[in-house]
Amino acid sequence: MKRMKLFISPLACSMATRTALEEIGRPAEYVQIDHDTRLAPDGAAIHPLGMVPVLHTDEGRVLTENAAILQFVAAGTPLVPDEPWQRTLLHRWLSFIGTELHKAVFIPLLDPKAPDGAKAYARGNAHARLAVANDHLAHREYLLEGYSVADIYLFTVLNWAQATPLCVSDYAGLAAFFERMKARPAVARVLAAEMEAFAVERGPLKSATPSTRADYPRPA
Ligand SMILES: N[C@@H](CCC(=O)N[C@@H](CS)C(=O)NCC(=O)O)C(=O)O
Repeated sequence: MKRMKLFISPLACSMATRTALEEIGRPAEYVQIDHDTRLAPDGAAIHPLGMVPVLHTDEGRVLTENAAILQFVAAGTPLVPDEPWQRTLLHRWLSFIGTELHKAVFIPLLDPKAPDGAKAYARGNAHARLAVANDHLAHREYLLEGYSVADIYLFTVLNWAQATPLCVSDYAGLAAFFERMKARPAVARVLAAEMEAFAVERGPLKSATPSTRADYPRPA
């Protein structure tokens, strides 16, 4: 049997699967792709769009898409609830985070290739979408009844805010959630490892400056 292999890039959305694996104590081999070529260290192309995450399962199957990978690796553990309504809510939050936050807000803000119009569009999208998650978390510890892979994905995405004009601290529910997540030993271990790998690959993470934040529409 082959060993599960996860292709990653430091601090990218692949960090969510790595964190889920760390939380459940499931071993995997982590392979960092080249940031510029988007190829594996042996030169192999691993994703048709050059993206991470990509999972090679123990049986040698290949799986892409963060939401699917998260549910696959943590299936049968409390991180992926079986109860039908909780499972439905898990899909709901994974879809919301993947489309409304990850792609509609953070990717255009973070991608140096995104034109100014795309960045402005993303800034315009941000507040209403962050407010949905913030309001939901105002009186809850986690997105579902218990801790799940959706929380891990949300944490991974919110961690990008420091490199954008967005301020998680503007949103009390999200800020408390973010601190709660960072206090989890598995989350802290993976975050520290990926911060270090990011710095080795691309230098220390550059935070947004107050002037880049000045034109960002803040919550009232
Ligand atoms: N739909 C994909 C999106 C994955 C994605 O956006 N990955 C980013 C990192 S967070 C990436 O690899 N981007 C590199 C690129 O677009 O060249 C998924 O959910 O897995």
